[in-house]
Amino acid sequence: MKYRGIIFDLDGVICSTDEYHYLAWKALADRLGIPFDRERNNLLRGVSRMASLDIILEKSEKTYTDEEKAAFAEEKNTLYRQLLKRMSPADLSDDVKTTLDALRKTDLKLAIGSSSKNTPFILERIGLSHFFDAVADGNCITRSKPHPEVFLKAAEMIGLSPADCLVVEDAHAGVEAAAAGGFDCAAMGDARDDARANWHLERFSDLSKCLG
Ligand code: B16
Ligand code: MG
Repeated sequence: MKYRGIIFDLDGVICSTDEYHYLAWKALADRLGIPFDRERNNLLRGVSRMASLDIILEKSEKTYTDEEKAAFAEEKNTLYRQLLKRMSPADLSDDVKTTLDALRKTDLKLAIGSSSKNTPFILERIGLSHFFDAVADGNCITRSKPHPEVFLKAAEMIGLSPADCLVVEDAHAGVEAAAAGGFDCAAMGDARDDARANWHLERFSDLSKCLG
């Protein structure tokens, strides 16, 4: 096999929490009278919660204190977690489920590399709490994507060097992070055509084509 491990982004790769992020940020932006739409929401993919808020507030006519910003982020996260409660193992697509089950039968180490601090909650909701060999997420890093810290941490946790791992990402910030960390990257979804990626996936199951 070309790789010894795979590091998966979570939101937008394993599951579609991106719509819930959008709805929660949209509710906050509407309350504050700030223009926000799905196109702008794409800029938030893979980016940390506070960095996402800063991107939203770029369109605000007002400036806010750090305390106000912390409260806004908390407000969004409370609504987002309410929406996450709707998730269940049925939210895992057949394509993702079948592929993960097949990969689990190989010698490959499988890890999560997500910017999200809600990663443990999401994995629990979709029934994957105990599936991966390692989970690196927003709770164990200080620098969010496009910095490679979360992927480097995941590789360290599964005992592999970046050159032996493939990162799977749906965000341009994540593709950039993978390249910066010395990882090969398979891009899908919003970032599928990113020229910095080594592989361009139409769907999750196309991963099998990268493993040779
Ligand atoms: P939270 P990923 C990222 O997850 C999301 O793509 C991004 O939109 C979000 O702002 C970030 O997690 C932080 O999420 O507010 O739950 O800590 O794509 O890296 O799995
Ligand atoms: Mg993502």
